Amino acid sequence: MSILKIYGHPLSRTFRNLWLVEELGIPYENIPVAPGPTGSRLPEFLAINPNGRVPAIDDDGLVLWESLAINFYLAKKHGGPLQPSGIVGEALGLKWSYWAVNEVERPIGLWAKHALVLPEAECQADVRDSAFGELKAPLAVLDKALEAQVWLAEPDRFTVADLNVAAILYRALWADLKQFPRVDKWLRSVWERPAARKIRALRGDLKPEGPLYADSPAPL
Ligand SMILES: N[C@@H](CCC(=O)N[C@@H](CS)C(=O)NCC(=O)O)C(=O)O
Repeated sequence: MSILKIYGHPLSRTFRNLWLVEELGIPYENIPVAPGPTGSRLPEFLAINPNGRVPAIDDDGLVLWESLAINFYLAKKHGGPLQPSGIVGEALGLKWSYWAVNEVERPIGLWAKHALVLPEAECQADVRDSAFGELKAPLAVLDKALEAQVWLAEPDRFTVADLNVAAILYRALWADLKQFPRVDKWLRSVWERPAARKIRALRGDLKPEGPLYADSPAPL
């Protein structure tokens, strides 16, 4: 049995998986492959993920890519409190994870690029504001859901569903979420978990002032 290998630099989406394994407390090795031509597009990495993207894992010979699928697999494999219970909990976890990819991931990435990542002279306020405008409808949906429930897939506990959605919303920690007070509270509390703080520290993000990713090989 070989140790779980997680390929991808922590400044890429790979942090989603690093957070999960820190929550699980399982042994792993992170191979910090850079996204793009100097890493994930090289032939040796294309042999692991033919899409040329990170993250990917090798779990004792099982090679998987797609960050959220990896999280569902590892949560289920290792059991414990991160795994939603039963078919309903799993369905809710999938629902919220697909929702985050479809409704949130693109506009939050664009907002972050023009609000946090690019040098100030290259930031376009109109792109930033229209991306935030696009986020308002999904954030309102999440805010409404959090009126009735504390967590996304289980009534009484944090699961992989919360982790996946909070990971996609990570950059919103630097946004003004006053209009979405429940999202604001939930997101901040989730990112204060010890495993999450460890990942923020690893990324060098435990300082709330930008620009955050001047040296980053890839913004999210
Ligand atoms: N849907 C994929 C997206 C992976 C992805 O786009 N990764 C970026 C880094 S965050 C990447 O590897 N980009 C490099 C490239 O496309 O060349 C996932 O969630 O794992």
